Amino acid sequence: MKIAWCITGAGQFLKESFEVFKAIKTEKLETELKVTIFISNAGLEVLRMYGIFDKLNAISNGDYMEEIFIEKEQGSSFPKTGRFSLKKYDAVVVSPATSNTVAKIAYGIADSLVTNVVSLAMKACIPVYIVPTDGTAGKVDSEIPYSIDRDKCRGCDDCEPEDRCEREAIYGSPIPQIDLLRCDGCGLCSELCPYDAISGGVVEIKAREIDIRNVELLREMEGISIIEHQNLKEKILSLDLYHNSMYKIPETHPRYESLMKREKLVEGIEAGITSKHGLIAHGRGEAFDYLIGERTLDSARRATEFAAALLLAAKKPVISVNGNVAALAAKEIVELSELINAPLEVNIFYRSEERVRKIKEHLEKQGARKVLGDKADAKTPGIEHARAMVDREGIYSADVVLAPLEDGDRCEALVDMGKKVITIDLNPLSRTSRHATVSIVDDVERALKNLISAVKAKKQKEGEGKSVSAWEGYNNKGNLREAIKEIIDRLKEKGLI
Ligand code: PTJ
Repeated sequence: MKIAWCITGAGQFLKESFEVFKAIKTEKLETELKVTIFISNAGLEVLRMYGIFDKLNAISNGDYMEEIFIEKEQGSSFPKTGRFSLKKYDAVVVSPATSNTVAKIAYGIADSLVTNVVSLAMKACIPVYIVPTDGTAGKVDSEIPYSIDRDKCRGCDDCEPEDRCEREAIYGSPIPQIDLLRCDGCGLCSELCPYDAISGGVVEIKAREIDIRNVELLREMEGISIIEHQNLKEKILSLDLYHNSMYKIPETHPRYESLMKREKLVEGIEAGITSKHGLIAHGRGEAFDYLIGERTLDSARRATEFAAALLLAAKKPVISVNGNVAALAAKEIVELSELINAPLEVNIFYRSEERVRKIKEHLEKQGARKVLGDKADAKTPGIEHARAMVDREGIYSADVVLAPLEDGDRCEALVDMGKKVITIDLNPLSRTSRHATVSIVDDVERALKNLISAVKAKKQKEGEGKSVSAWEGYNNKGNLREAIKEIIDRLKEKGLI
């Protein structure tokens, strides 16, 4: 679960909000909790006064989606709030929300970091929870930062609190004052003053009518909920339960494996690895997997044997990786590349240099040692779109290319270049399947696992001096017919046709 916590410039409920987030971070939740903190200009000053700013990294450690964003470092267009349009967060919590922030949100103003976060979150239908400081009528206690009680202060010539304040926040004579913009709320001065003249304290305040009216306006806004500060923790925990029940797929679910693949693709999109179009392509594949019975056909096993032999016989094999393969089977594709000593090459249809880089990094994190694709210094003849761009030392000069989840025209173009192409495609009717040298009609993850086993078995046989089956003589079109026949036979067996 990913939460954006916005902090505005109020002392009231600040410590409480911090304690809630800190406690929740250490509690075992159903889902992993990531908190990004967004701090307004006034929020930053108040956090420092209360000595909380330096403790925030206990909640947000600086990793991706766990950063601390400070308003004055965010320019005027607040680029990081673009994450809300991309729906990267499950919820926004503004706690504490000053009456100023509440008023702006109530009237649709979005000219500060926090009000901009709220505006974009609402537009993206991300729920917003607001803990207002001035939401209830009557008097409330509010905590204020350190101050000097002029009745108790003796105006000592040697004022130890002043001398020892590392931030030089105490100044003036004979009765000194505290510069709250410098004070970090460490409390040392309070301990040092022998006359007990320095303290942070509780004062009684009363909300203005206008502030209460604005909070009421927020209550009526779609997508915003007003939370009492004492209910904040409970609210966040209930969000976790809700999030968990929404997204956690029970292993007993009859379509568990298939649903988990969808999760992997959604994660791939969120990480900038997979293109959104990849979901549509996967849907097409799923439909065929449904007909196949979500298992490996005999024809696919046969094709896998030949593919393994072809890869082992290749002089210069290369494995092409796109955004779907990287999300669904990075571990397997890296293992295979090690086994057959073939580089991986990122080659994507919806090409952007950023996505190429992210896929490359993703594969390297899984242990890949050689990932090509970022040079793109050669062109596959006969293709007009970006997928034509290949590396000269990679796909361009390869003799055998393994290209899972391929689009039809590139497969054809690679074959026209004289290469042997192995594809993995759930659709036995696709142009890719029909044009490839060897087509494995199976799900990419299942197929790669089988291919790894087949390569290992052949290598072991070779090691024992036994001959491994050759790939020549393989009839791809005939094997595809077998795949279609297997699908029809299954449907007949089930009495569906
Ligand atoms: O990452 P990019 O930019 O390279 O984009 C990748 C996609 C897959 C979106 C792009 O290559 C594309 O649009 O492909 P196509 O033309 O939709 O073809 C994808 C083929 O893969 C279809 O024939 C699907 O049946 C098949 N397919 C989809 N999911 C799987 C699959 N085959 C095996 N395993 C799958 N999980």
